[in-house]
Amino acid sequence: MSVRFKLFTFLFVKLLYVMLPLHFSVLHFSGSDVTFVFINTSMTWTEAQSYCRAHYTDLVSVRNMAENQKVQEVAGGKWTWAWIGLFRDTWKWSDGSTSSFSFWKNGQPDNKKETCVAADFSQSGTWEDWSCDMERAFICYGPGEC
Ligand SMILES: [Ca+2]
Repeated sequence: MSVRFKLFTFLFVKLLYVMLPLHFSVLHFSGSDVTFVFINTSMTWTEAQSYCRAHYTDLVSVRNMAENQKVQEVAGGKWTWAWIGLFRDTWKWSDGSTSSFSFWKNGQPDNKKETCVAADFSQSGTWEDWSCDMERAFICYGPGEC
């Protein structure tokens, strides 16, 4: 296969991700102002951020234990890792949320070159820093009415 063909195929698949309805599960919380959406398709952190901003509000912010619980529920135990909205230069949330809540896995974060964060649902949804180029499922949030 030529490089050009491979590039075309790569871009075509990426385009499909954006154009087609993805497999996703929506968890709507009564009495909550947000909807959490688990997107069952692997993307890089930046692609996931773009997708969430186009179709919902942003990658999910996890600002307290209640939201952390919701994130785990929406993942439904199906996938190992999923991107959340946290990234660094200094750690911050994609949507600008601020909170002192954190849920790092033991020994994480462990690498300053790993600047994006995924929750590991095989380890109670604890957070792990990863290279943003890894392709993973991810979790968006949107308004409460969906
Ligand atoms: Ca790490």
